[in-house]
Amino acid sequence: MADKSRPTIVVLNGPNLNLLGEREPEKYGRATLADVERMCLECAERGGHDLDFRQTNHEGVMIDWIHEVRHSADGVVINAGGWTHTSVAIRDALANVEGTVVEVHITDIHAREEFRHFSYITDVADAAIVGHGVRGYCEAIDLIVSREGEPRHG
Ligand code: CA2
Repeated sequence: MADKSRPTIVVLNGPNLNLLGEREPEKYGRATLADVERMCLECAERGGHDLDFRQTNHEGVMIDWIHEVRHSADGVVINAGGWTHTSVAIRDALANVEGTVVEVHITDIHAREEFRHFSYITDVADAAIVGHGVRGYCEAIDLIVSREGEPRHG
């Protein structure tokens, strides 16, 4: 149960990331999404934050979640998966998040197929961490913790 007196970092995962560790380990590594959640929990705990970790394969659900947390989350880490390269709607939702937003990709999207080079999210996020494997999630959490108290658009 989250302690409401503590700040919360929300980690949102998009489509197919539930398959992490089960398929294509040469690309995405061997850690499962449950492993990533455990790692994020340790990271958030170390920074004195609660963690809310979610995954969906449904774009409307992702948009509803972003709306739900837009005023309450101190930071949002998002790996939007394939929607990164297609979704103006997710970009528009993220543009209304008050806390720090960090885009994460396990792989280096700029070194992959050309259709992955463009992200609709990058310029509405405060930072992007790409190609650092699943430890990029922890780096994103550390970044949010380190920026706490700074004005986001300042
Ligand atoms: O590198 C990333 O984190 C991506 O966001 C992963 C997305 C991909 O569409 C983006 O271009 C880059 C794909 C997520 C699918 O994850 C899988 C994991 C294991 C097996 C199959 C899919």
